Amino acid sequence: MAAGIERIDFHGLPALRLSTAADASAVLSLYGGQLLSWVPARGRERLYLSERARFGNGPVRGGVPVCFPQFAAQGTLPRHGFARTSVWTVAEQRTGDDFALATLRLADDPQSLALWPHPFTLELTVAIDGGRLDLELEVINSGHTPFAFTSALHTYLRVAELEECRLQGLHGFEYRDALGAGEGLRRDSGDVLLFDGPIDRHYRNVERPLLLRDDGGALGIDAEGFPDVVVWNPWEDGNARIDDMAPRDFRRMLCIEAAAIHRRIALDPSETWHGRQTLVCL
Ligand code: TA6
Repeated sequence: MAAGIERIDFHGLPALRLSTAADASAVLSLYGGQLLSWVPARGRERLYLSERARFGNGPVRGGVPVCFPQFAAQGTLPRHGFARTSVWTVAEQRTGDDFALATLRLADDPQSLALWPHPFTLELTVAIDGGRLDLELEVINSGHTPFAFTSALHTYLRVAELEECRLQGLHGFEYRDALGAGEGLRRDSGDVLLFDGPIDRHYRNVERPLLLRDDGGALGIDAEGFPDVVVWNPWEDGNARIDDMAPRDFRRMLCIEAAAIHRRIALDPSETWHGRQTLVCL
């Protein structure tokens, strides 16, 4: 089978379906510029997408939402910014013998300018080959004054059973516990991170790749440009408060997010920033 990219309708949303000759595939929605599915060659679905997700009516629960220009409630904009609920356009699509790649673009418009008064261009490039996924986010300041932003690729990984998961690589890094009352920083002291309760940690300056071991195999998680890593799972009580997630779905998902949040990224006019997250099946 040859690699290809086709336009599809995904639950009513315009999307691209990328596939490679080795039969890896991905679905990238123009709504939100959001990756909604990634199946590596000879593998299973690696992204969690809620069966109760709402499509095109607010944020879509699952996949890889793009948080921009604000992470979570760290400002006055809608939670996680407006990029995840904006309609992006296709800027480029390309296939080769063993890969498929698409770039989506979002630029300021009257609605974004009313919320955030800065001309900008965002480009999200998604590339898949047999067992690897690359997501690169580029931010361009296309205006005449500086701006600053926070951002994340809010990756929802699908896991077979959360309590069997082991996350390696965060040992020794500082984090802010977003569930904790104080603003103080803590330092990760365990060899591996286990999941037996709610977690919402913002790790800072993580300089090495992570390894997620799950029942179904291991996933390497790397980032460039994004200094921070957010690890989030709502657990049972948090899940019950999220109406677009089925009860107990918290056992099937784990967010490991490439983020730039502990310090805002500042861009002068015409300056560009980019960050990348890479997932590799091992
Ligand atoms: O990235 C973690 C987080 O900020 C959590 O605090 C949690 O609320 C999650 O994102 C989901 O946010 P959302 O607005 O999509 O419900």
